[in-house]
Amino acid sequence: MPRLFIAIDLPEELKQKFGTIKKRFDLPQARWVKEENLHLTLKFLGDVEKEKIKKINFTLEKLTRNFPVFSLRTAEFGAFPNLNKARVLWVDVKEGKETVQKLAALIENKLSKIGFEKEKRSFEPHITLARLKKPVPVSFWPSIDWSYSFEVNQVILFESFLKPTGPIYTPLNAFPLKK
Ligand code: 2AM
Repeated sequence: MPRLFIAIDLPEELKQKFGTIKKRFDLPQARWVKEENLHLTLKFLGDVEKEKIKKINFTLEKLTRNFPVFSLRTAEFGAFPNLNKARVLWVDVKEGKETVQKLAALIENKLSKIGFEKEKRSFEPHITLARLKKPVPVSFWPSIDWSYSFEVNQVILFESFLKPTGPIYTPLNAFPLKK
C-alpha cells in the first residue's frame, strides 16, 4: 500500500537556504532532512489502499480550485516538544499561518468524509529540518534570519518510500490553487 501525505512543496531557493544553514549547527546526532525533501505537511495519510487514491485526488481537486493562492513567510527556529528536549527541529511560519491552518482544516474535513481519521493534535504548520533519536537540549544555534517569503500556488500529493538511506518523496499529483 502506498504511504501518502499532502504537503506544500518549497521553492528551490528556500530549500538551498535551509540546506546551507544546517552546516552551521553543531549537532552531530541530528538526522537532517535532505534538501530536496524539505516541505510543509498539511496532512499525513499513512498507508492508503490504491483504490482510494482516485477519491483523494477528486476531493483535493475540488477543494483547491476554490482556495485562493496565498503568501507564506517562514519565521522562527524551534523544536518539538521543546528546545530543552529537542526531538524535531523545525522552522515555523508567520505570515500566512492562519491561511495554512484554514487550508489544512479544510483538507482534514473533506478527507474525513471519505474515511480518513481526523488528527487529534492541533495542526502547527512547520518545516521539519532534522530529527533526533534521543532528545537533546539545543541551547545554541547560529543566529540566522529564517525569514523567506513565497507564494503558495499549489498543493502536492506525495508518496513516501521508506528506504534505509532515508525516505524518497515522489509527487503523485499537483493541485493548483485559485489564481
Ligand atoms: P514531520 O515533518 O513533523 O515529521 C512525511 O512523513 C511527512 O508527514 C512529514 O513531514 C511528517 O511530519 C508528516 N507526518 C505527520 N504525521 C506523521 C506520522 N504519524 N508518521 C510519519 N510522518 C508523519
